[in-house]
Amino acid sequence: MSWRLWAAVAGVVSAAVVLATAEVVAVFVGAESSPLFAVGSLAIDLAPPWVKNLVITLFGTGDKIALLVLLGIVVLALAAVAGLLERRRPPLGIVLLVVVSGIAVLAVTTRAGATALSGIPTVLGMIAGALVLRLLISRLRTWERAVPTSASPAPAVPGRAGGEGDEGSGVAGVYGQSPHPLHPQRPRATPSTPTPLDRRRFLTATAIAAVASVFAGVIARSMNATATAVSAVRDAITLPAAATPAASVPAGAELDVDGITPYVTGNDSFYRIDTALQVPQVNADTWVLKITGMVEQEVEISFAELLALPLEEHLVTLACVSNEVGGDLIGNALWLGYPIRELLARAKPLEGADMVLSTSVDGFTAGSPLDALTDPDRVAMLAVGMNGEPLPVEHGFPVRMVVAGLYGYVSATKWVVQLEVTRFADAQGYWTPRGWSALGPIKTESRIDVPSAGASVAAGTVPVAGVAWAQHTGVAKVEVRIDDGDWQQAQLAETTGPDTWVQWLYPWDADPGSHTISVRATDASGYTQTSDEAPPAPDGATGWDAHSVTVS
Ligand SMILES: Nc1nc2c(c(=O)[nH]1)N[C@H]1C(S)=C(S)[C@@H](COP(=O)(O)O)O[C@H]1N2
Ligand SMILES: [Mo]
Repeated sequence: MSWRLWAAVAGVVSAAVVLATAEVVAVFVGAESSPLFAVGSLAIDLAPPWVKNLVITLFGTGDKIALLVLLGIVVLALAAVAGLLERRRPPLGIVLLVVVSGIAVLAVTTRAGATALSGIPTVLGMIAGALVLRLLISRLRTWERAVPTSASPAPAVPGRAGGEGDEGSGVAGVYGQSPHPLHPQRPRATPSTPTPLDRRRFLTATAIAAVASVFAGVIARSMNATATAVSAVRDAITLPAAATPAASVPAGAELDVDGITPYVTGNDSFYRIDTALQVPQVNADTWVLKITGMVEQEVEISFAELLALPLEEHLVTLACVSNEVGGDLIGNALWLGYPIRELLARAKPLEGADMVLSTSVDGFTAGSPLDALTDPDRVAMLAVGMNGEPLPVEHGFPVRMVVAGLYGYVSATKWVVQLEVTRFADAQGYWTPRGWSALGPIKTESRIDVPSAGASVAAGTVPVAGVAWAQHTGVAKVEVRIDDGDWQQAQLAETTGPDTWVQWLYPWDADPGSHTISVRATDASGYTQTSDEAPPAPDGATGWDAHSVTVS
């Protein structure tokens, strides 16, 4: 093979590194940030009409594939040219690689729905590709320089750089047979039989880069393709209307206070907690839920069957046990789904069972008390909808559990595929052997949203406001205390019921100086939040949220 050919190979391998790196990073950033199809779409958008017509005339319904093949050929050719350029006129090859990758960055960041992160995979791919191209070409040049110029090599010229204006006629792997006058040999211990070390260094690096790119690239691409497919399935779903709609949100649920947490949390701002490094991609068309274990009758249900049932809608505030006092691992959404108790009734749990171990497709498990899931007075559902749309993929698409009053780690299994009826004595949820309590009822809590901690406010009437929650029980009272003063009752907003948080407001008549505001809630059972401070582990933080502020 000629040097030119090897340089072209180095270019192509570097392009493979760009694409493979981008695919791998896109697995984490989001499948839609892969540059592969973004560039294709951009090309389709930018192609002049006559080109489009020509492609359609020539290839008919295969036009998209033809276009991708064409694009592939162009990229392959550009990659080869980048290799040749980098060998002859460094760093022009890298410049070409950066320019072409830059077009790809433009393509991904300008497509519909692109976010600020969309360009990251391609940029990292570009950096990796440029580094590999530089490395491979420098090794290629070292190898070129090492090839003897004749069977009886001329005296060595140490440090002399070869490869300027040359055309390699050297035959790879056949040392000394195709000498080139412009390639003096380096000093060698045995000059007549140069070690093939330099050749090997180039070939090894090239082979490693090529194999790693193909291997990682193919795996990552198939993952990204699945992700794209699942979001397409999700986009195509139209959820049925609820047979039992949720109570509509009263106008009085939303207090008119700047900076207070909205009553309903949007899907985009809803907190996300899970053990998944990668969001599981579950196709609704093949999803089934199995109810197994201590039951008279195993039950299996498909997504279509689930949607055909009379669905209910409930506003429920989900909370994470890891939430610190004053923290924001909590959100309130409108969930559409089917009561778990109805499905358990079909399965008929056996005497002695007291737990339902729900399993996610990714292996996560949660152990919920059976009586919480069968209680006719508690919302416990297999949810398919969140705030009027199918569950977002990261919030459990196609189906998750939502149970009012229990922390997420013992109840809110996302991507749920199995409910095993069992006993606390026989089974444990994912977090229990990791130091968290087997039972996780949500603790009554309250949080100050405004004024924020450390804020400076003007003297006069200052709105002190926030949210409080005691899911399934309901908040009865919220009190605010300034410094060591008396507890003052705050005004409570309206709610749809006890399963959601409630906004509260205390108009504070603030005097100049430094002050500490504290809050505590009392729930409908009569329990008032304790001042004892406990960390989140093992069963939820306790203590009062407090903000220091300066009034001037
Ligand atoms: N499959 C799966 N489901 C899961 C978890 C998880 O790690 N994996 N985490 C749980 C925890 S700890 C919480 S607080 C809630 C969070 O749900 P969200 O991410 O939709 O807010 O999901 C629960 N469901
Ligand atoms: Mo959690």
